[in-house]
Parts: sequence; C-alpha cells; structure tokens
Amino acid sequence: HTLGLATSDLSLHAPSQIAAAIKSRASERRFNVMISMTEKSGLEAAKAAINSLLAQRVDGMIVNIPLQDEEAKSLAALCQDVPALFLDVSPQLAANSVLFDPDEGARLGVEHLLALGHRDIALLAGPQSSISARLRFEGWRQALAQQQITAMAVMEGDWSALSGYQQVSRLLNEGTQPGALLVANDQMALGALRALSEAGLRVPDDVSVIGYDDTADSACFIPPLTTIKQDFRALGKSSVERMIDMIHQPEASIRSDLLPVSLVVRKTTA
Ligand code: IPT
Repeated sequence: HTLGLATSDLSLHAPSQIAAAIKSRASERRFNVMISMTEKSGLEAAKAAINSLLAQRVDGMIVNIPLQDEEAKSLAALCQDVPALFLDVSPQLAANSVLFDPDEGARLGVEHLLALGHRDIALLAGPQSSISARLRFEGWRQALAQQQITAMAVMEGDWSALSGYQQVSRLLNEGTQPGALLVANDQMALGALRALSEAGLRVPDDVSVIGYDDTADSACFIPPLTTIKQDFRALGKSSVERMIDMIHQPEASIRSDLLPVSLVVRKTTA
C-alpha cells in the first residue's frame, strides 16, 4: 500500500519534520509514502501536486498544504474515492483533518507573557495567505483583548528566519521597542533574535521572545527558545493511523481531530 503526501515547501522546518514523522510511522505500518511538494501557494499548485500522486495510484492522500475551506473541498472532490486527510485547514471545516489546536497555542503564548507582567507586546505573524497563520494571529488578538490589551505593533513575515530578521530590524529602526515579541514560528523567532542582538538588546532581559513549533533546532538557539510545542511525531502517528482507518472504512463519518499543543519554557522569556 502507498500513501500520498502532498506537502508545502519542505525547505521549511515544520513541514519537513512532519513529512519525516509520517514516513517513519508509515514504514512501521508497512506503507510506502510518495511525496509531492508544492513550491508555490494557491489552489492550482495544490491540484498539480495531488494529481501527480493520484496518477501514481496512491491508496490515501494526506494533504499538508494551507487551504481555505472552498479549496479543501474542491481537492477532496478531486480525490474522488481516494480518501483525503487534511493537516492545514480550519478546525471549523467539515473535512477529515488532524490539526494542532491553534486557539490553545495562541492562548498559551499570551498567558505566559502576561503572567510575566508584559503589556508592551508586538506580534510577528506568519503569511496571512496561510490559514494557520491567520488563526494564530486571531487567537493572539483575542487573548490580548480579554485583558484589554492591543498589540503595540503588528508585523507579517513569510515563515522564514530572514523575514523575521527583516521585520524586527525594521520595527527597531523605527524606534519601537516592545517588551515582548509573540512570533508565529520558530524560524522567524531565530531571525528576530539576530535583529535584537544586532540592536544591542538582550534577550530576555530587555525583550522576551516566544516562538511557535518547537522544531528540532529551537533548543539550540541563543538563548534556547521558549516556544509553543507542536508535537510533529504525534501528528505523524495520528495522521497515518487515521489515514489507514479511512482506507479500511471508507464510509466512516467526517471528523476533525484536534491535537493539543504545549508551552515549553526555555531561556528567551522573563
Ligand atoms: C506550520 C508551521 O507552524 C509553520 O512554521 C510553517 O512551517 C507552516 O507550517 C508551513 O506551512 S505547521 C502546519 C501543520 C500548520
């Protein structure tokens, strides 16, 4: 049996670790994994990736590409009787999905900073074309609003470390110095740490930084990164098991599974 994995850019840390986790669980269950990667965002690129896997007659399709509701529906239809499981869609969407809880992740980050006494908080969001980036951003804003706090600055990067570096450098050059930075992924947090260091600011004494993902390298940043852990091994395991169930029980009802996330406190927040 063969599983198809249609995935967003594997040069990003999270999708590559998710692919590795899917691959290793699938091997344990004696499934092959065939990967098709999109380099561009958007429906057409996703369709092309899925069509190339369908042409190779995969038995199930795992889709780790950020998708709007209508896009996911049309891709599920494209798969016809090959079951499709989505990893980057809205939890509200009626589709088969396994997702990390975006609200919980956003809330944990905000609560951690508020508990440390921070009020001057800047947000570095991911690309707003990505559903997960939007949900994290909205979650932050809601959790802050509950305490009558509005973000002192809002930035948007493209998930890369370089974009985090550029956005935070620009913010500091404009003369804004937040007490804490909420960052939508660890790679952008890495770039943020460099920008802060180049500006002569100490982390966490002058500025606290919290990331999102807990990729394998995040404990080795300088200082080791406080972050929201998305357990990619757990996602690999759940998604492969779910997919195998779907292959064996094509009539089972549509379900969205939410995986918990957790706060990992290291050395970038105080
Ligand atoms: C999401 C990561 O959190 C983010 O860092 C980025 O790599 C993004 O993927 C790429 O699409 S994780 C995803 C399962 C929501």
